[in-house]
Amino acid sequence: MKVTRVEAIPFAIPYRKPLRFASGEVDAAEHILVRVHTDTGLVGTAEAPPRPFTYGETQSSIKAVIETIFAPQLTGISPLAREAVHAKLDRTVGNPAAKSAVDMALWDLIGQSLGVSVTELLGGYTDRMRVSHMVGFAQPGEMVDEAERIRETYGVTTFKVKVGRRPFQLDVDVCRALRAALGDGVELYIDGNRGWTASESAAALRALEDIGLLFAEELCPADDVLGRRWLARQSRIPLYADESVTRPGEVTRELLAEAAHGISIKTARTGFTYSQRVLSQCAGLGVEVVMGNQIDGQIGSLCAAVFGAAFELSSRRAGELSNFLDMTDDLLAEPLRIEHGELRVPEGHGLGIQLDEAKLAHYRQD
Ligand code: MUC
Ligand code: MG
Repeated sequence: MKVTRVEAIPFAIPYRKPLRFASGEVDAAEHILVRVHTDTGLVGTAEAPPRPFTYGETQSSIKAVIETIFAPQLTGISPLAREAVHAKLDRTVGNPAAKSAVDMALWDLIGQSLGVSVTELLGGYTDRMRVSHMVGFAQPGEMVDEAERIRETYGVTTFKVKVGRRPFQLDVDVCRALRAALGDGVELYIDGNRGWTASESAAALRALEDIGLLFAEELCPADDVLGRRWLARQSRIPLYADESVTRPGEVTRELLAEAAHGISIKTARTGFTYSQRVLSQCAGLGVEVVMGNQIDGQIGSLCAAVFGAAFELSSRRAGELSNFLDMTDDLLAEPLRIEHGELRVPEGHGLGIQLDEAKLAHYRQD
């Protein structure tokens, strides 16, 4: 099996309501659908979400790098030759979402060609993930209402609370309001997207010590090198790194600096190949992980679930798999469903993606 053609199709699907957080806001899924065609007729599919505020990629930059650099490098190569593929892709620095979508589309092809699911191929630990829902910035009452609605409708009992605005006039109060409204039966953690300073983070964590947070993600910038180390040393709540750990070398840096205690793995930025490496690093070092969400659509969320469910370590915690609920529509013929707080990995060979071609025709922008 050889790659014959790589498509990078821009599409846009509006959100019902914007997701707001300290580093930005998303009100439409303006993503790139990647399709890798082969001489066997099999087609591998994945999705790249541009996140300029995190990685600097845009919808046009992802399309351009795939069409002008990656597609010519991949034409004629076997999808099984993953080391050769990544040696080629890595000649270009950065572009994590573009590379990851290509990587996952190739794994889709490998699974399809072998007649097995990618989740089995990767590790086959389980067929489902517990789901964590991300609550974006709004007035405190609205954030509580959203969490209650998601628990009621989907049975979700783990919530990630976006913080990073004003620690004491807003963020701490929101977390307290959520714990009071939802009770002790739910899991809560926070994500600052670098919105606080190290000293604000220390004060806020002290003020939140009694509400039982699972962990706290990316509260202050990793470039505040000593500030983050100082914070990690004193925090009683484990600190997780997210946008500071976009590749294995950064994971090593944050862990060896003792500036993070846990790692968020996002298939949207490390695909399956590099997510495996990050997971192995964490397993070897005795470090916990969470499956994060890059505000993915259903295809991206499916990929995160496929990876998360494949391994014991990545399926321990609830994964962030529900951002697609905020979208008005999506491209899958059979929509993903969250029931009893869980998302099951769809059955089928490869990633099990069946596109609704009419919807793609409607939402594509080229
Ligand atoms: C998250 O976990 O931070 C928002 C910004 C980003 O890079 O990802 C999302 C969610
Ligand atoms: Mg985060």
